[in-house]
Amino acid sequence: MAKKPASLDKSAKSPKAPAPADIGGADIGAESPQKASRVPANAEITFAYGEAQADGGETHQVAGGDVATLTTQQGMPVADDQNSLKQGTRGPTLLEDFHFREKMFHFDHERIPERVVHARGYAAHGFFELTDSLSDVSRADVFQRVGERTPAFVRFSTVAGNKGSFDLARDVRGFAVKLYTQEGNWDLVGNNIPVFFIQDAIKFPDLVHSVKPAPDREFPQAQSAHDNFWDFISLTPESFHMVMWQMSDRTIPRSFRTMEGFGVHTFRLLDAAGKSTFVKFHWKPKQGLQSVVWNEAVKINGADPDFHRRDLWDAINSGDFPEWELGVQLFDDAFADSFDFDVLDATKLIPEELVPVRVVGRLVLDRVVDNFFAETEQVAFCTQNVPPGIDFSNDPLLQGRNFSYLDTQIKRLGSPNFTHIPINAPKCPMAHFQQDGHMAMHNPKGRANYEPNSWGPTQGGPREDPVRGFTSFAEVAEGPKQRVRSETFADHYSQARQFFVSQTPIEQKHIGDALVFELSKVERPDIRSRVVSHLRNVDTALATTVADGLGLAMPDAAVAAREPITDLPASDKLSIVKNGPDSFKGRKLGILLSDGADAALFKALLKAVDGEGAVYEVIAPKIAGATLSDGTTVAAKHKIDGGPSVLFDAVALLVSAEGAKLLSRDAAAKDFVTDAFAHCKYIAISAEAQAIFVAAGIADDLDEACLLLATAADAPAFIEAARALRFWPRELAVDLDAHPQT
Ligand code: HDE
Repeated sequence: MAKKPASLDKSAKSPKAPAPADIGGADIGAESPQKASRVPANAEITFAYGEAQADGGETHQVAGGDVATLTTQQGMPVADDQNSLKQGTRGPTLLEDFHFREKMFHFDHERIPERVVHARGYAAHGFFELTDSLSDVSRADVFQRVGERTPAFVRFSTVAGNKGSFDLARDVRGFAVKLYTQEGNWDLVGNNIPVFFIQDAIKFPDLVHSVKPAPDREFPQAQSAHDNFWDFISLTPESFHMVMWQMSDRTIPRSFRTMEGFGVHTFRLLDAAGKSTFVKFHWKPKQGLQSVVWNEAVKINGADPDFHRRDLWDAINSGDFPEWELGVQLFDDAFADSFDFDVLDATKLIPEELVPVRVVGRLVLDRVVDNFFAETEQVAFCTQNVPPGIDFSNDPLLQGRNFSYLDTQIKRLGSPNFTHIPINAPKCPMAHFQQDGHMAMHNPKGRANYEPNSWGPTQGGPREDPVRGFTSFAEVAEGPKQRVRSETFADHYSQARQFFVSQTPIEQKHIGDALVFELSKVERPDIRSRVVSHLRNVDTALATTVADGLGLAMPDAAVAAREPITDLPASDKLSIVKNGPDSFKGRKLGILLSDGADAALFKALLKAVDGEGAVYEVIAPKIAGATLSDGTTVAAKHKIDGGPSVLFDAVALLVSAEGAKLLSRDAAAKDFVTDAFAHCKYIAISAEAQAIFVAAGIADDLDEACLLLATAADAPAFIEAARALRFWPRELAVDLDAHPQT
């Protein structure tokens, strides 16, 4: 083969490894990559099996301190991680390059199957603290001693979207809690809505198939506004109560921190004598309920698809730990028998007016994960994980889930030993004779791997404990084997109506808007019409709004399996607006600054924000920040077009006359104010900033929630006003779709 001219032989000139700048090698220090380890100086690498590796591993010095030596998985120190092993400088890569092979092999296997539902999630650690003993009704250890803390891990999720989808999809949110109790893990795998779409688990694959992307085209992603979903819903009347919740702002929460959580099903609590009390579990956020509006959600998805996960990460890392109360609704057979609906039917809730919620504990999230994959992705929740003292009811949805979750974990995590992964391992002693299998990490010692055995107390291994051990409620069940739906499950509309009439006018409007939006994306008119025919059984005014919004002739009402009850009283607890916060704490103010902005105003605003326990971010024409009237420069978090007002709970515009002139010509600045206005936010406006509202064409519409910041003394009043979070009368006044009677 002809030899290449030296001038073309790049390898003759190129160094063995790229210069640090080419590989983003700030952590490499002054040394060349051939000599230095590539482990960043600040990385704390801990492998589940190898803390000794990080602690006891070889280290050497580079600029910036001691770092661990890079090794293969086998622990062999690596000399060069930049170049594969070649024959000659430009020759083929050699099969012998076991380091390359191992690195690539591992990379090729990095992904595990995402969850079939709830794929996109975010989690944090914390604790559950008992504040009121439940020892009167349950023998569960976790409910005995007031003040005792139990470690917790909580994963929030959307349902329909894939792992890489955006956070603000209109979707139900998962609220899955793992409590590492002294009697094993208790997984309360709930949602942010207290009811479900279907009554029997056998319908779950159909429901999920219908909402997920269609099999031929693989879209739409992470949304329910399409034919397949509404086709299924329109043929499944039992879903209509949940549909009301889904079309409400519950499915576009402001934050994981501002959502309720619900166990949904009726469970049982059992005392030491085996006596059963029915229970429904509630998580109530101390932060108050809060949602965004749909137009805002759509824009947040573009501006920050990670809006919810970033919010949780930031809140916890800044020490603002989110907290929920654990509430229980306790009831007995007599109540269950007298209730209008079947307590085993997961499409029904029990209004708090009928069975009050007793608060028995608090859940605090105070630590983010060290590693997303190891913890958030690998955590395996299973509804069947309950400690002695908690038991299941015969809810057919719950019964089906108890089968499904174990199955799905094997598929996802690939081994029956998924409980050996630290995030899934109980934090109480474990002893059993289950053994071997892929990736077995906790292996029994000694001879006995069966029982009964006669190897004595020291060698024979663990034994059952009929007293401490889990005992099922001794329920008597009989009847013919059959596929039926109980007659007591036949009411489909009464509670849908009750939910609707429990909402404030603005919430009712949003439900109507959401139905019109979703159905306007449905292409088949007969499906739209079929949905409206069900809505007629829920609320006539709502059905009319939706039919009008779609330009649809009003269809006949769907035939109801059971005549709906139309006088169930409104329940205030079902409204978001009636259960909002009473402060701006934990909320975020966006402050748009320009050069020359009044420094005294800015400082007064920060003081008010701080005093409230809220946070702020600065938006400016340049990311380097703005130089205020007193000459101080404030760094910006966002450049104006990267920090739209949808990212904030309220906004303030503090600009100089010159800044206002500049921003009045800028489309992003005009969007900033028109969006804040359209989303009913509280807006603080410095005198000079008014010009931007003139340019945006909304100066004449400004209302009492648009507060002029004339002097520094006005700042506290603005933050106080912003405690209301949104000024809903604005939407009812100006929105074309505003309900006439509101
Ligand atoms: Fe789930 N559900 N589900 N689900 N679910 C899963 O388990 C299932 C239902 C819920 O953050 C899967 O690990 C069936 C109701 C949450 O890891 C799977 C039925 C409620 C999460 C599964 C339901 C939920 C899941 C998929 C009908 C609220 C995420 C991945 C009977 C009370 C947990 C996985 C996490 C996840 C099955 C209905 C909540 C396939 C068969 C009702 C929060 O096992």
